[in-house]
Amino acid sequence: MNVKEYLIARMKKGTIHLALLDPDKQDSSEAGSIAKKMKEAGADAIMIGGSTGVTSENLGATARSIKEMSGLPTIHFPGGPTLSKEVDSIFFMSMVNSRDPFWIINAQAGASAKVKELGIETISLGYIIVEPGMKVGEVGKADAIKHDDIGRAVGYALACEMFGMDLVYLEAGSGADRPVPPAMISAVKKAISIPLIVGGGIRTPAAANAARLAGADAIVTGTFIEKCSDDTMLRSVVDASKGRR
Ligand code: 1GP
Repeated sequence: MNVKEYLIARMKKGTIHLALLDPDKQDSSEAGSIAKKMKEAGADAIMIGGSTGVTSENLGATARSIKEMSGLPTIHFPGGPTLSKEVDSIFFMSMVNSRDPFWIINAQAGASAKVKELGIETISLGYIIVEPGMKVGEVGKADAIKHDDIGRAVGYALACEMFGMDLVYLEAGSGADRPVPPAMISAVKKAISIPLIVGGGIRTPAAANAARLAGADAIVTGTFIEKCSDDTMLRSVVDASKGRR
């Protein structure tokens, strides 16, 4: 079973939790320890990515350590052209509401031959930036979707499905003070039949629960994992993401 099949099989049973680790924020053995802790808390896979300081060396070492210490599948969540064959798979993603064609298709066109040469499993993903969008929205020159512009979010998500993408990701941006609103998640979920990932600013059980109840198939947490030293709280957010008590 490849990573896409693994994710889809798990999402058919309920909402899954994806932990995001930035290879530039800790050394590889620390990343492996965090991944082990997240596996014990119930995380289903580890996304690896960051907007700055990612090299093929730290990306590869982080992926190796995560796999050795947690056994969880790894997914590269790229912020640029850096690649590593040590990662099991890559979200081959288009920031569909960028104003800059570089982030919609040109970066991907520049990387596709290398991805193929390295033999990395690709999971195609429509990446939709919702306000506030944070650093990724700024760097990607996103025309971020306003919270009350639900029709626009639905339009982009449906377009991603019609383009044949595997997944849609509604992203409020790492460290966002407001996550994607449940009403938007729910409207997008009703409109599409491919799985829906939601992330950005989710750091409490209540926020994770709200995203799951609104219809998220996968919930991503990044900042919260880096900052939280309370294992019980970590587990509570994962449990709320997955609807467990
Ligand atoms: C960022 O959606 C992810 O791409 C995670 O966001 O760091 O706010 O959890 P946080």
